Amino acid sequence: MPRRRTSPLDLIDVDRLLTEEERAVRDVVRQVIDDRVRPYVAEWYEEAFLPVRELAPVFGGLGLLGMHLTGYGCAGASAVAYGLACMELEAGDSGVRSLVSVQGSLAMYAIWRFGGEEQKQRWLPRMAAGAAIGCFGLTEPDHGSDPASMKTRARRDGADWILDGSKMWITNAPVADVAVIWARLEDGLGGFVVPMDAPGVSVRTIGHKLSLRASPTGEIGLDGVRLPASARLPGAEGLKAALSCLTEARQGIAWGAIGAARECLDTTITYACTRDQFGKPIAQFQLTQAKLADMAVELQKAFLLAVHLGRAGDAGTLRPEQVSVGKLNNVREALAIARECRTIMGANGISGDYPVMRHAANLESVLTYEGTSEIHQLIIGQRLTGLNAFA
Ligand code: TGC
Ligand code: FAD
Repeated sequence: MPRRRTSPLDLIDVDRLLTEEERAVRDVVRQVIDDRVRPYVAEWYEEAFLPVRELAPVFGGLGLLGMHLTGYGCAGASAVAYGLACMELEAGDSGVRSLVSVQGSLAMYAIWRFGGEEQKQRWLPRMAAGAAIGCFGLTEPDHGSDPASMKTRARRDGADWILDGSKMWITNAPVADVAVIWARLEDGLGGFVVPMDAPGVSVRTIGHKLSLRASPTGEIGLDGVRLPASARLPGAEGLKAALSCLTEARQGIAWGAIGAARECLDTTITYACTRDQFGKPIAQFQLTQAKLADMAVELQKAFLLAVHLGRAGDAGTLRPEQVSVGKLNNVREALAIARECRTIMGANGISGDYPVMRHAANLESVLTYEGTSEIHQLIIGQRLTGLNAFA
């Protein structure tokens, strides 16, 4: 039989599940990543840098920021089209997908869904264009998986609000123009739109990251930050509002992880077909082929799951615990694929000349943020048993 190579995601023709328009979106994003990210990302990663101000207008011009939202300059794309865009972005680097997720699914979504008309007019068109950068402050130094226990407080002073506290591990904070900040009120939790230049707001860049290096991450200090009454998101009542933003972002992550895994597997198959040991390509060893086959099977399954959940999202039937199935499975499998690819690449697997170790290191963060694997297991467990492990 002639030697024939099939790309991992072509194995069962998953493309047939996509419309022509969806494939076109995917191809456009793949091209922009080829042009604007792939040639440079290894160096950005080493330097712990991402040119957010350069990339955001490019992504904005393509309609990728707040892509699944409608009005205010947003593209109004389907959940599947947005997911495919996330897949291609994360094939470049998880930090690039993070930039788009945090902007569109967290900061913009919070304003779009819970904001007043004036807040929407002020921020959304500029954020959609990539002219203003947003971040989303939920996690605190002492409260990550359990945001209901947050300490950041908002108290009334006449008509104004005063915010005190801190938010930790906030993507884009060092470069952001605006933050959506979640805070404890006298009666529950609420969300605030906080300009980053408001007096009392400070940002410390978190250094020494060994993962998601091409993504700015910061701690936000809030020290007596005085905001007008109009800064509060009028529709954001309680923790549920913040968690519903996470449901949006987690969908993009379930897709994005497939992109990172695909990039690793593509790279590894090419490498294994051209690297000879014991007189033949390492791809010809049965043990290598078993690894490649198992990884390709998991990749197809992850894609099928993402398409299924995306279609449910577009039909308006998607439930949060279903999103947890996608986030848990696809990120866990993507990380397993990245690690396995690393073994096949031998010593070159640890080199920044190839994308595999970078993706593997990134996926460690992706496994943790937007709800750790354990949190998603418990969300699914609660649905299966009716018993709440958090209570
Ligand atoms: P619990 O009592 O379960 O829920 C409170 C209310 O919220 C509702 N709800 C949700 N609604 C929409 N979407 C979801 N995913 C929801 N999860 C829960 C729930 O029905 C309830 O409604 P109601 O009407 O009864 O009031 O709340 P809990 O305090 O027990 O917490 C549950 C838990 C642990 C699942 C939740 O706290 C959680 O998901 N924790 C993980 C925290 C997390 O994921 N943080 C992410 C921060 S942002 C980030 O990481 C960005 S990374 C950058 C990037 O994306 O690239
Ligand atoms: P913890 O909550 O302390 O958890 C530590 C361990 O304990 C985990 O294994 C966890 O699963 C386990 N655990 C906790 N509770 C339970 C339980 N009930 N049962 C079983 N096990 C449990 N946050 C934002 O708000 N905005 C952002 O933009 C943002 N960006 C991020 C970017 C990066 C690079 C990273 C790494 C994180 C980011 N985060 C952001 C924070 C992220 O959401 C949190 O790290 C995550 O929610 C976990 O919180 P934690 O790190 O405090 O871990």
